[in-house]
Amino acid sequence: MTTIFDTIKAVAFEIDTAIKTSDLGYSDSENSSGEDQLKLDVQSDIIIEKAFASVAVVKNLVSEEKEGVLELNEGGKYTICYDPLDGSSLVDVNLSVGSIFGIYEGELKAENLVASAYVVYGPRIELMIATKGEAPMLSRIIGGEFKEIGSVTMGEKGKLNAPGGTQQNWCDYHKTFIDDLFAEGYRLRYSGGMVPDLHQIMLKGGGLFSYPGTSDKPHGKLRQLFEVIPFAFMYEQAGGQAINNKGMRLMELVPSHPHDTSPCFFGSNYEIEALKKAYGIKN
Ligand code: P6P
Repeated sequence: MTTIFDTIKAVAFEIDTAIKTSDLGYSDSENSSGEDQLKLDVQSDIIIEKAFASVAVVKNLVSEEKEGVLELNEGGKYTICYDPLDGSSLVDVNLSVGSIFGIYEGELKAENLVASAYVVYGPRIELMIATKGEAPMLSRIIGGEFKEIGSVTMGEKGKLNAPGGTQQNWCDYHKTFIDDLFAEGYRLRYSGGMVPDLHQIMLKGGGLFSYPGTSDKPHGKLRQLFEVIPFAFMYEQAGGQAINNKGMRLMELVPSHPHDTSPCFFGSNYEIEALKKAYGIKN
């Protein structure tokens, strides 16, 4: 696993350089979710694919930017599902973006996730790594290389509310629930970048990030294998919860297709329990 984390650290530097120097225009292609691809999306994907090609323990890759499973090393042990540059459309307005990695052993389903990692490209490059049974570990670049800062745990109740999705397409009880949190004094913290938005809640003691099913996207927007499950793992390991609209742990998801999405709620215990009540979910 160490070689995988070292490879993620190496690609973090390369992608950060690409963000700062590359053309921000659109390529002439779409990804598997039908989203227009920025040249930076394609470039970041190539950086990651090339880097893992020489890591023997990596058997396969699944990328947000490509259809299907890419076989790398027949004798490998792990499949890495990744979003090479999540929120890339925010780069041209100089907001933070990130790369997300889910490391699976065996069938691609949540219970087979053995570790997850994400990189935040912001005023600083930051890396978060979570392995089974360990609280997520935050690392920052000090003296030109990643140094561990400390493990991250969330409080029982936070102050931040990150409500995703098009509000006019929310169901009534979701809108009431979100409004009630604001009425309790929660502060709106939503940039449209999943990585910095979830990173902020983890580092600032907790709160709620929600991307519900909506009338235009009943199965949500965020992809299970390389967005939802890696962060669900992080949040549970940090002492929080991560569930779908039926109250099922996101760590029980079994995608039927590599690009399946899921409604998703990540947060501290207080906010998730309040959501379950608002959604009529019995524990
Ligand atoms: P919306 C970025 O495109 C992304 O995939 C996530 O990073 C982010 O949380 C979400 O979409 C934002 O979606 O519909 O709120 O703009």
